[in-house]
Formats: sequence, structure tokens, C-alpha cells
Amino acid sequence: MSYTILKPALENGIAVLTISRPEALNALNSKFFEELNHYLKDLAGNVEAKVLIITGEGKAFVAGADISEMVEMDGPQGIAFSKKGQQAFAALEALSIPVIAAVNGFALGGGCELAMACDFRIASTLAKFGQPEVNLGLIPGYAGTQRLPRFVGIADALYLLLTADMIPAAEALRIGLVQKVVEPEALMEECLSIAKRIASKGPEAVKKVKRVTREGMLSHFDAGCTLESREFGSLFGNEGEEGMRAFLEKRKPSWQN
Ligand code: CO8
Repeated sequence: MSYTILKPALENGIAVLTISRPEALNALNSKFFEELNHYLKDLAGNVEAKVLIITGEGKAFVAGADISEMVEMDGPQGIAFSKKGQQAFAALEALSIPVIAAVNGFALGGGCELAMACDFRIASTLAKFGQPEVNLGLIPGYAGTQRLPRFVGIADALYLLLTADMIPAAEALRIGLVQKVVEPEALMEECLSIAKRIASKGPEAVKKVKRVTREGMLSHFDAGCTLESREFGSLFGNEGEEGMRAFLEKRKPSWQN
């Protein structure tokens, strides 16, 4: 498929997906979701890809869902558009490889929701976060009401959701919405460096850490621990054996794909 909004790249196991609709601050429209779904299917089948980085072109990461498209919708179309976004972001979250949001600028509404569907967020000092939907007489529709309180706690989430305040990267770091803030010119370098470090680890272990942690968060503690033990055990005699032997033999592990 040829992409018009997404610019995908893959080098040395690191996939970079740039959202490129800068004239509308990368606002998310139906075409974006169609392209994202195709891209995620392709990426899931690509054994070369070890980490995905998502970023935006220009001064925005993503300034929200496309208001000019939404304004024409009726209730059932609004529900369908919301579900389309929720499903696409769930598929992103369910990718077996880690996903880093490189937040270069505005991450508002659906843009903040997209960043939250990534595994963690590295922000430029220029980034601004917010859920401004109530300014438009709307509420978030891509699981923002559900993910935000899980990351920052219910009070900070409701503060952001109810005031529609735009917060700078430093404040997003303080409340735990982002994990690191760097100068704008260092953003991609930092994300690539983190991605490379992750890509150098045991590939099966990396995928299992993501899956066990994410599934565990959605289940009972004991069920999560049972899953952890099972996946821990599954690495013995395989990748874990190679990693432990390499440590004892003072050499670099030789991972299989
Ligand atoms: N949708 C469509 N177009 C947009 C959007 C958007 N979300 N954001 C910006 N644009 C467009 C502007 O209309 C403008 O277009 P034009 O040049 O044709 O007038 C262009 O991008 C540049 O924007 P500005 O001139 O406004 O740039 P500024 O630097 O002055 O301001 C802001 C930047 C502060 C980011 C400002 O553009 C803004 O407030 N944007 C809207 C932010 C917003 O409200 N986002 C939330 C949208 S709602 C949402 O995301 C809900 C998600 C769930 C949906 C569920 C489905 C039903």
C-alpha cells in the first residue's frame, strides 16, 4: 500500500513512523486510521523490526482528531469514528515489539491518546500535552478517559480532562505522563539510542516483558504472577540459557531472531 499521511522507515531493526500532515498539525482523519491499520499489520509480520518509534512532522506530534471531518458527523458516525480510533490504538498497544512515542510538539486530544497507546513517551521541551475536548463540547473518544487516569492517577487526569489545560513537557514529566524530556534537536537521537539499547536485549524476553506487564495490568495480581512464571519458564533452555551462558562465559549473547 502507498501511504499519503504516514512515512514509514526501517533501519537496523528500528522502525520509525512519521505522521506527516503538517498543514493540519497532523490531525487524525479516516485516511490516517486506514493507513495505520495497514502499517501495523505489515509491521506485525516483519521479523526484522525490534522497536517502533512514532513521531510527527513539523510543530505537532498530533493536534487531535480532525475537527473538520468530525463536525459533519452525526451520533452513530461519531461512535463509529471513536471505535475505529480505539481499535487502531488497541492494535498499536498490542504490537509484540515495544513502541516509543517521540513527542516533538503538540500532543492534544487524539494526539495525547495516541501517545498514551505507545509503551512510553519521550518528549521534546517544545511538546505540549492536553485533552482539550471539552473546549469543543466533546469528550475524548480514543480511550483517553481510560488510559490517562491509569498513568497519572484520577485527580491529575480529571484536572486535565476538565480544565482542557495544555501542559508543557516538564509538567507532563512531573505527573508521569512522559518518561523523559530532552532538547528538540536531541529528541530523535535519544529515542533511537533507547530503541537500540532495547533492540540489543533478548528479543523474546523483550516481547514477553511487554506482554506480561500489559496483560498483568488488566488482570488480577495472582493471574499476572501465574502468567509471569509461565513466560519466565518458557525462556529456559532457549534465549535465557544463551543469555546466562554468555554472562558466565564473559561474552556477548548471540540471540536468535
Ligand atoms: N483538526 C483539524 N485541523 C486542525 C486541528 C485539528 N485537531 N488542529 C489544528 N488544525 C489546523 C488548523 O485549523 C489550521 O488550519 P488552517 O491553516 O487551514 O487554518 C492548521 O491546523 C494550523 O493550526 P493553527 O493555525 O490553529 O496553529 P496554532 O499554532 O495557532 O495553534 C493549536 C495550534 C493550539 C494546536 C490549535 O491548532 C488548536 O487548538 N488545535 C485544536 C486542538 C484540539 O482541540 N484538539 C482536540 C481535537 S478533538 C479530539 O482529538 C477528540 C479525539 C477523540 C475523537 C473521537 C471520535 C469521535
